[in-house]
Amino acid sequence: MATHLQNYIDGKWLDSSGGETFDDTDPASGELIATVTKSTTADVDRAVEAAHRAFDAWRLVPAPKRGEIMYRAGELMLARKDDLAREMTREMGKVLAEARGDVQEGIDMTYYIAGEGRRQFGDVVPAELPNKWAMSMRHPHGVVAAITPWNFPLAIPTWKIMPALICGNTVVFKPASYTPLLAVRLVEILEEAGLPKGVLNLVLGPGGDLGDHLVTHPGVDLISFTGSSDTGAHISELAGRLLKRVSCELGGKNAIVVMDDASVDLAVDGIVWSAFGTSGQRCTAASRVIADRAVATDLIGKVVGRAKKMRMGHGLEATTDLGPVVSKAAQEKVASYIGVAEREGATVAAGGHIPTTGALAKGFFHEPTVLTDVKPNMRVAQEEIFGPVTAIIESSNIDEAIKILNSTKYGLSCSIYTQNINNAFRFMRDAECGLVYVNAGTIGAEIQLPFGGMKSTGNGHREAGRAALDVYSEWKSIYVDYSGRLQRAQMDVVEKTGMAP
Ligand code: UN1
Repeated sequence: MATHLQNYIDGKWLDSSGGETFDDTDPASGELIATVTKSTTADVDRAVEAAHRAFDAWRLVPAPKRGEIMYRAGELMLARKDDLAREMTREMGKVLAEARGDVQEGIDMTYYIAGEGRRQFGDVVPAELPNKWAMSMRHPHGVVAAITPWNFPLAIPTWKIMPALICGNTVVFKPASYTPLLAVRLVEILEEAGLPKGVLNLVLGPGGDLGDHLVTHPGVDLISFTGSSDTGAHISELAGRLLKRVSCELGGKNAIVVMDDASVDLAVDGIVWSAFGTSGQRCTAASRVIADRAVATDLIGKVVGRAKKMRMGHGLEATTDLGPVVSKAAQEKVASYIGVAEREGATVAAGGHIPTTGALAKGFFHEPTVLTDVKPNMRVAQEEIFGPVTAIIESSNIDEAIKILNSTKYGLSCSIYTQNINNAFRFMRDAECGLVYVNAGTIGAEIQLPFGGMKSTGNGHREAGRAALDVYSEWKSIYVDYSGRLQRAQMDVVEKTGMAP
């Protein structure tokens, strides 16, 4: 029987004031998973008001105490890892092993941030005047709107919610409408871990007007968004006019560079995993391969061979290599790019079709697809497709490879396969990407380092690692003068030490 999913506002599970619902379905089979309450702008108002009311008390809870709630939440996630992963696979399609990885990433982030309850270091620095103290400390923003995507339905919400909470903010969480179940599970866990009412509020429903209302709500101080660059630009525009804080984590057109001296077999493993993992629906997916001409024929033959052997199916089946994409719209978008590729003169060397027979016809599947004869300026080499499609471009040397790598508007992740240390260091220095890998694919970021990208991939912020705290807190610099007299900075400075030379 399908479950019914509700909002969580001020510590209560509630249906939307509008009474409407929408369906949460399995993209591999079309089966109904849950009916979901469809929030109205009035629900958003209630959630923001609850978060606002809770803020004053929550910001005064000692941060180590806030961290203890997170430790408990991490333990609960660990205990439920398998159930959460299974629900995730059913809800958005990624294969079970990857869903387990998603949950693990959420656990990692939760434990990591719990520790920040006892850190959140500021600076204490010498003052230029005698008997004066100078230091900096973090200060929470207030109410954070966390707007999250469906491709990492547990991990990415933890990247936003946990650092927001540890810094003393309260949160209104609006997950993607494709993954309300995992959002409800995360909120249940935090509730069970002892989070006080109002500190985290959940509003379920499709973006559009609801999202705009949340972003422009006068009670929301900071918006953290992960999703497409178009939506990120729209949110930034709305929020910018109101001088709200915005952190955006957006698209990518990530590339794996394979040099003439690379281990080709190792590169093939990295390409297949990075291009087709999560059916290519990661911001970090390798949607381009830049292959040195010396190894291109060998590499293409092997990648095409591997792609053709991949088995599509339900992500819960052990034999499945590739699950569905998330929706009909996503499937159609991927398919439309095959036409674009052909019209531009690229060759579809593997895949290229939507399966239309048997069980696969019931889901939103698309064959793993390899495009060859791709030129760097073609649309398939420039635009984010967000599906199981990779475009292979040939290049002649490291300079040309780096130029092609940097020729898109995005700058999230990249990788180089080489045995030459000079190539590796040139690449590490010159790649215009927030994530760089050497002899590994473009996916596999760990939460203790900053995550995010350059250029149109974001707006200068980073998630995870210590960098997350910089998004969710403001700096406050504090000076304490204990000299008992007026001391004017920069003017009443001590000219001489007053000590014997
Ligand atoms: C994303 O696709 O938005 O490195 C996140 C990776 C994962 C995170 C991806 N750890 O691919």
